[in-house]
Amino acid sequence: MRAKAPASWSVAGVEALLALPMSDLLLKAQQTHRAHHRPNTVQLSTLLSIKTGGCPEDCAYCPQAARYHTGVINEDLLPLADVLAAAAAAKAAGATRFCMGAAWRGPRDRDLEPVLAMVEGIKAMGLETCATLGMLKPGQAERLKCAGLDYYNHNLDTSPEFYGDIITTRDYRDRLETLERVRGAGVRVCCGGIVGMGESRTARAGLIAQLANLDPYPESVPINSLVQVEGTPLFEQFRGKAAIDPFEFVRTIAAARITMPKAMVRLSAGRRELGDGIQALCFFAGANSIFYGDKLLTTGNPDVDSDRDLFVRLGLNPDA
Ligand code: SAM
Ligand code: DTB
Ligand code: SF4
Repeated sequence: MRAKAPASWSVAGVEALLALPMSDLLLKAQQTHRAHHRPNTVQLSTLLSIKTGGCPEDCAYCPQAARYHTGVINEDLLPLADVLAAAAAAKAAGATRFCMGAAWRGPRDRDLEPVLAMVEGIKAMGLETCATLGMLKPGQAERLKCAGLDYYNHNLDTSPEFYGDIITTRDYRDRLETLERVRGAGVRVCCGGIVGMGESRTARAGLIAQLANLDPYPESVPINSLVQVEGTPLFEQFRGKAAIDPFEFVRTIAAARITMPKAMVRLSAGRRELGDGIQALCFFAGANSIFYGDKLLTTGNPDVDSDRDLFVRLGLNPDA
């Protein structure tokens, strides 16, 4: 008999999953995956930075924070035509979702206007739409919903306890409030975090428990492996050396899959650095979505040709 998933997850419960022997954990994750999803299928989302750099926040991982010197060149909001051209190219390459990112603390109402036109145009192409624009004020999620936004990405990033080591310019409650606004407007939630920032295993369990206990849990869960960018505080701390064993990343993916069985779990930033073997383990652990395209927001991603090659080598079918 299949054990029923607990209604809510304790940090200790998730930590116990993370501590399982690797094969036991992977088997459990793969069984959960097959009970809820088509096996060997991967959903492809393409990212575009529509407004780059100059962000007032202090996220210790982020190359777009104005206060760090990372070499990112600031760019104003892209023109509508450029965004639509990028979305058309993403669709032609096989992506089914297009996600627009802006380096804002949150949009002003006047910033939102041109983004609504982008959402409408992308939706009209038959792509799913996603945006990540920072914190939302009352009414903004409703406006995005009216324009046709399917998903809003806003990450919790890490556990409540470790959060203050990474970001001080807004707190965990602010993030939860934006997620409530997104949910309240009927926009689907894309929410995940970052692994490899010097957090403990307990902190990874804390992040997963927070995500899994959102009611309902997010439809999309991006799990990012920290991309260390020179000039950010986390690069200064780790100097390009990975902060954790990559198997811990795989374990975190598996825990996300087990605790949020119906969610799309996205193997997100850091795929180039993780390499093909670890990516293959992540797919076995229940990841069924990736960011697809040569660039994330400001950093690199595996190119489309090498991803297509990887799909063939692993027998993965892109979700059409
Ligand atoms: N400014 C908005 C915000 O913070 O909500 C939207 C864009 S922000 C770049 C989106 C997410 O990208 C962050 O929450 C973080 O999880 C992820 N991210 C940013 N820099 C990263 C890095 N160097 N490595 C891994 N993930 C990163
Ligand atoms: C998410 O969780 N990861 C994406 C997306 N949501 C917006 C962003 C990753 C950014 C990696 C660093 C960069 O390229 O600037
Ligand atoms: Fe700004 Fe978002 Fe980067 Fe934080 S993660 S510095 S809010 S762009």
